Amino acid sequence: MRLSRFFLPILKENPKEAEIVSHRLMLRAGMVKQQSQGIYTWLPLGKRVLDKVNAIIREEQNRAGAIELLMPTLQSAELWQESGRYDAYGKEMLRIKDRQERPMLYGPTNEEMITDVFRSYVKSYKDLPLNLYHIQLKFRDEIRPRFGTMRSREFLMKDAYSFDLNREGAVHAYNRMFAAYLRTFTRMGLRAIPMRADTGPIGGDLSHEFIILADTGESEVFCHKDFLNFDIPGLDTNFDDAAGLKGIFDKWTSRYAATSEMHDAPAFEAIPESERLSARGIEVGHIFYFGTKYSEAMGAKVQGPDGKEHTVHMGSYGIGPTRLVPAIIEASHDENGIIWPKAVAPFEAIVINMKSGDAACDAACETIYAALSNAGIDVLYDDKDERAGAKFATADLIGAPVQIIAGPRGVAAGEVEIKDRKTGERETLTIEAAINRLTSGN
Ligand code: 5CA
Repeated sequence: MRLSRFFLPILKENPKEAEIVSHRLMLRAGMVKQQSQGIYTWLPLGKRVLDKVNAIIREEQNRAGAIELLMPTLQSAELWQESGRYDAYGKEMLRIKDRQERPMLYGPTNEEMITDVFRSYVKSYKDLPLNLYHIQLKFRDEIRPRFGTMRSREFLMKDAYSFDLNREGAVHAYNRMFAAYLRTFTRMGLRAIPMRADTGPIGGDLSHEFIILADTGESEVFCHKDFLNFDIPGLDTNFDDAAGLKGIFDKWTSRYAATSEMHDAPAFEAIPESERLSARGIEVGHIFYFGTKYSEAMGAKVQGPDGKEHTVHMGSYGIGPTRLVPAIIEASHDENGIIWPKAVAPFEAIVINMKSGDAACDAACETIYAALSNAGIDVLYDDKDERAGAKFATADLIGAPVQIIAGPRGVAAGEVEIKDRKTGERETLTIEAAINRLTSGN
């Protein structure tokens, strides 16, 4: 992508409304634009990051055996009357009437709708286990939307829903998602700690929130420091191995971890003081096992191996992609801007032409840009006619992990500089060596 042809509306001033660093940087870097309170447009730079976050989520959901579909944002109130949540959900739910005066709603979550999909087609235990997910917009009329897309009213959610014959199967399904979540957040450069959680309007008795530690987080959390060093399930994780997954779950729940709603102060204080971690955190995922709460109310049954009808056991599993983007920024930035982990970077590298219009600089940059593009690297080429200082500031702000800087003096000697955005280290290489460095992935 050439910057001269991209749409990157960078802000020079610090936006007044932004209280936390991720919100400030997302606005300054032209990633999002607020349209009304808690409702955002994802501008092209932001959209690129969001797509990468979603791709990681998808890969790990698919690996764990979940299957993607897409349900609508608008739902009929009838479904929610069946489960009894239409009245219970309260003012957070946006209620709408269509032209025939039929009550509709903008889905805050999809337990009812997926249960309806399930009951329409699945009749036998032979079709279980089943886990269906989608990545779709939700709307919750939050009292206090804030911090940009961290807590918005319209937001993206990956929500998965599992169906099993009995509790045992459902616990296996829960542990599948538990392990998949640990892998998902790690791939984004984050360490998420699962904490016993309150189930709120979703219901059920088994639930974990996945929390990223961050000073600006909205939750107060308490946990054992051992969580910072636990191993993440590897690529060789067998998601069909119920005992193996239980081992992962047991390990990751073997130490104290709770948010303030579930906090047990005496249990926490029993941990030696040097091993306690009392911090703030961001909830990036939340998983629930709620048994037959929806299947019972909505008649989702299958024929079991005994020939009898069984009400299915369900769980639901949420991740907030539009919250993860600011969470990643909270964890990875400096005073000059964002520092993207490579896996979610909008561009893996930026080529900075310090003197656009200079024939030698232009030629060197074109060569590098073409070589990297052809190697399948997401590269941004700053070919704009601007001062070098402004270009450096933009590159640091938008946070591509690697900068390739070409100036007239270096290019005359056949050389460019490579700067590591995270460490700030610079190295001078020949143009060829620079291309090799990036295309070989080192
Ligand atoms: N149906 C269940 C799981 S599929 C559910 O709705 N769970 S939830 O309420 O915990 O939401 C799941 C995830 O969505 C949260 O962990 C969070 O990452 C994200 N999320 C929830 N509310 C917001 C919000 N207002 N803004 C941004 N992300 C949100």
